[in-house]
Amino acid sequence: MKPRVLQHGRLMASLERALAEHFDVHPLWQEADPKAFLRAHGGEFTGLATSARFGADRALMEAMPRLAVIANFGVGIDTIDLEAARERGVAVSNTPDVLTDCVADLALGLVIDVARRLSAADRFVRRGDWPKGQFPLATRVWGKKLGIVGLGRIGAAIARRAGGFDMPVRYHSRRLVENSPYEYEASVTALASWADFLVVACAGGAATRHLVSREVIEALGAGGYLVNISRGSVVDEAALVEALQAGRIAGAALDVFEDEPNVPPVLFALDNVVLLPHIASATHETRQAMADCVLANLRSWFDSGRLVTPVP
Ligand code: 8YV
Repeated sequence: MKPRVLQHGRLMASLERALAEHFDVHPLWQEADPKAFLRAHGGEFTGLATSARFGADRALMEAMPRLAVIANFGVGIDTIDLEAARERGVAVSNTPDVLTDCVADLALGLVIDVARRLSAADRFVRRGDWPKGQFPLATRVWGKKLGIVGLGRIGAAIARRAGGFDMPVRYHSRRLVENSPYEYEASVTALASWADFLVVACAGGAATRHLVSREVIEALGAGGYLVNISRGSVVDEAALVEALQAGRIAGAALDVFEDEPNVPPVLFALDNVVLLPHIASATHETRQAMADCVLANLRSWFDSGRLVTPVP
């Protein structure tokens, strides 16, 4: 008998097909009344496939008393209640490493876009404004100071790419990274004061909520740019919007927001802001590698009781 796996939200079509080959999968997202379904059938499932978007909260785990494993499509596990999982002895996997380089590529893309105003210049051409006059000058990227919040796998990959643009790099993390070639700043505010570009690459969740506070945004200052490819929760979005409207920072490039898919509409009118719909890992190659990782974790768990990429 195939293990019974509950699928929380929609996943990539290829992953849904692969999961259905190996497991007895039930799509919770197709249920008109998911709570009623869980009350009647929650006890049948030993596995859960979910994504960074849908996560797994305590209530869901409580409704699945035999749950043993959660496989998350995504590296960020801020929407999974890890404490509830630990209390129940539920193993959790995520998809680290395979998305690092695509996310870092996008971060550099955003740095270049917001500084050189690529998206704004594209809008300028499409509006038919070019024959009417010159596009305004932009800001140089190479050689500018790049501050990275969170020097994990993704932060380090961003730092390596910044080297190609001769950008001095400093970082702030929960703790100093041993043998790092980059200088450590003891606070995010100090990092922001130093940086021309502040790139947020730390994990989301309660511990980093509004780490990029009003004070940090003020420290970045009128010449500074904020780039976020981590989680919207890390940035005080209301403070950021105010600073952008008042011209107290130079611009922002955001792949993530506090209340996705809702973006503060006031940002739509600002030409110095780049807005993306959470696509940092969204390449064919990386998303397939993430799908393979989810499948490998579930197969390994049900074959051997071990995960390939467990969340510690
Ligand atoms: C999402 C992400 O997984 O890995 C993460 O933490 O945020 C993304 O790669 C993806 O958008 C699916 O929800």
